[in-house]
Amino acid sequence: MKIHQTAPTPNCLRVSLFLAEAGMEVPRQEVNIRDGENLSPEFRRLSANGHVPVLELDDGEAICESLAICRYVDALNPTGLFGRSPLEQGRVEMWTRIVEFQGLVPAFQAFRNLSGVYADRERCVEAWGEESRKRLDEFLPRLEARLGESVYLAGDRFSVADITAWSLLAFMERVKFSMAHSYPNIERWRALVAARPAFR
Ligand SMILES: N[C@@H](CCC(=O)N[C@@H](CS)C(=O)NCC(=O)O)C(=O)O
Repeated sequence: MKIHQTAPTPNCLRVSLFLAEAGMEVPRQEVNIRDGENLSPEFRRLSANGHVPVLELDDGEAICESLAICRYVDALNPTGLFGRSPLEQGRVEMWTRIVEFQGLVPAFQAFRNLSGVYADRERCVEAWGEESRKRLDEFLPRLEARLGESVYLAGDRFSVADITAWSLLAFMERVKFSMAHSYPNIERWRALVAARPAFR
């Protein structure tokens, strides 16, 4: 197996953290997405969505989509990070999707449309970038409220939903999207997650 990745990007980080939690070592191949290496015909043949991360299996089959890779890893080596009981599984899925659709996607859209870093491959719309940035700001109080009532996002146990939220906050820091307010519950949760061996 081999992972094609661009190490600091949030979806690659999500997979790396999941693998670390699962205690699995997988060789990595760095792809320079800023230089458009993922636009080459060879990469497009490998990755159904044209993006990193991609997990290439030994028989040549490839799985892209970060969460699909995590699911595959979990099926090989059960982690419990997708939840254990039916209720926990439902909650983990719910919070993962909430953070992804209401946090990560606006953050990506804001960054891409405001910075124009991928203007070689997509039409950038500044107004969409500004709106996405506002939506991201509007999401953070919801995250704060949830972490005020629950130790981890999906309940008392750490899960892939927390890995997703961590990746969002790491991305915000990396692209210098500062938070408009201080969020004590998010900070409490962040310190708890940062202490996990996989996150050190
Ligand atoms: N939904 C996909 C998104 C993958 C994605 O957006 N990857 C970004 C890096 S985080 C990428 O490859 N960007 C290059 C491009 O847009 O050309 C996943 O979860 O893996």
